[in-house]
Amino acid sequence: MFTGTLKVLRRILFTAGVSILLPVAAWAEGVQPGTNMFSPSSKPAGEISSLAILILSICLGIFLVVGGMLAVAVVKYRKRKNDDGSEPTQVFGSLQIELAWTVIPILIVVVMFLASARLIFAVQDAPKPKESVAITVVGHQFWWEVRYPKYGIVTANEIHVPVDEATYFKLLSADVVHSFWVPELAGKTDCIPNHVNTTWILPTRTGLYKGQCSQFCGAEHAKMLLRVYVQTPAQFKAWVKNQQKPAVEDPAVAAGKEVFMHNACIDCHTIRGTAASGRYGPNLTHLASRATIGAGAALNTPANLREWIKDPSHFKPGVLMPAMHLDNKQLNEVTAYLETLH
Ligand code: HEC
Ligand SMILES: [Cu+2]
Repeated sequence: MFTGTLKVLRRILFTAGVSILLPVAAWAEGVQPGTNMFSPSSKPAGEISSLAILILSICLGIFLVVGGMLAVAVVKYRKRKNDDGSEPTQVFGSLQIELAWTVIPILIVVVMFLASARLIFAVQDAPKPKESVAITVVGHQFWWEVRYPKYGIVTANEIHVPVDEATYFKLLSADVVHSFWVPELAGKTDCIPNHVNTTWILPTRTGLYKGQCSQFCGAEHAKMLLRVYVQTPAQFKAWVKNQQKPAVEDPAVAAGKEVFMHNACIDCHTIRGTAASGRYGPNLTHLASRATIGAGAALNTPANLREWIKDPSHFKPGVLMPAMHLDNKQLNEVTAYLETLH
């Protein structure tokens, strides 16, 4: 009998350990700077975070009451040596008890429902200010296309927005369902093929905020990261101005440009101002101004860029860009060319 109890105890400890350690590990993983959903830096993330804390507190209260009563019952009424083995008195049909455990949970659920519904509608129906930035984000397997229609900019994976000004996102998908999520700025919104979703942010602090596709969309879903740079209006204007320029033409890297233009690169990538006008992959007009390549799969250093072009699956095993089988000389030349595209 004693070993049986030990077995049960071990199981309880294991389950409790896993259910506590997993969230703690997830939390520790989540608190790398720029991804902590409990440290909002924008509307509506702030309101969503407060609601989450309210709901979590209610649940914690329920857990303590139920767990506390359970613990008292288990300890106080446990089997003892001198028990005669008879059943305890059974209680049936107590109106008070039945009412209490029906009405109280209903009230709790109603409170949580009303609080959530109110916030959902407040976020969806928030009046659109006259001045706002409009961005179209298209989810692709496994990267983000980012368009600023008003400014004529197309970029990828890295979004720049001004601080203290509303930005409206139109969310689309080129293939499967993705989900746009930057925890410190706003809640998750799905990108659905043939359907337009919208969301908005109003960031209150400058800085870099990281996001992630949060809908499983295929092999490289985990490497579909997003970076949102919230900048001062002056920095944002300067960024826009640079992105609007056509690609840099540097005669020193003509050989690399030649390699790019004479390979299938141009069927999948656009470099504005050149013959390359493919739209299957990211726009490379200002590739060198981005901090990462492959939707955050690698830092945008010359060595990584060369390795990426040689074989992108080195960084992203299920990637939809093929290895282009360039020789070393071509690799060096095309890398040098892409490095000039600031
Ligand atoms: C069949 C289409 C295709 C061809 C051909 C192709 N690419 Fe790509 N490329 C892609 C796709 C798709 C991505 C995005 C991959 C991802 O992040 O998941 C990409 C990503 C890139 C990136 C990273 C861009 C970023 O901002 O993350 C670079 C650089 C690049 N390609 C260069 C090249 C070069 C150079 C060639 C020619 C030697 C080439 N590509 C040929 C489809 C293609
Ligand atoms: Cu995705």
